[in-house]
Amino acid sequence: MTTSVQLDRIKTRFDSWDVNGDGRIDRADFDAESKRILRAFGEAPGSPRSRVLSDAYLGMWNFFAGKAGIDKENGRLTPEQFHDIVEEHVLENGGADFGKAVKPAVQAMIELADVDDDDQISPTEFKTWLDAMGVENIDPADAFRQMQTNGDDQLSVDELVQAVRAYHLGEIDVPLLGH
Ligand SMILES: [Ca+2]
Ligand SMILES: [Ca+2]
Repeated sequence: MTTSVQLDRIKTRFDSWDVNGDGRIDRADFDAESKRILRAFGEAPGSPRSRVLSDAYLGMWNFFAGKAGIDKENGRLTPEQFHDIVEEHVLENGGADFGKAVKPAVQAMIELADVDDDDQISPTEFKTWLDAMGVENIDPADAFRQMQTNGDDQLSVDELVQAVRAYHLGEIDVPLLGH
């Protein structure tokens, strides 16, 4: 049973990934979204970290296109198809499939935000992350606490991947991938 919060978040996610606003999500939207994130982090186009993020975003597109059974180059995803995939592969079944698809993107974003290079996100680095993703109206310290699972005051890739799903489940209110 999908709750109204979950439905709302699926719709918001679709709209934010439909970068050109034509009512469909396609490869170009994911490409544009990764470029937007790189600009927001001030990362130079063509740098190794840029390429890793771009590839990871295209990997997420390939995940959705594959689940919808549409062409990865020219296919276009409708809101209904997107809804069904999120319901089946993010909200239900433990989200394992989606976790695998989103992890490289989360890892690539850690690389962008991880100033002290310890492969974890500190509260300060987390604020940079939220700013780059255009997340407003959220207290970064409170958001950080919502996502902590082991209380070490750092966010690991697994905690961040888990938090992407938890947001879409309506368990936390931190839209890590923007909204
Ligand atoms: Ca579009
Ligand atoms: Ca760090």
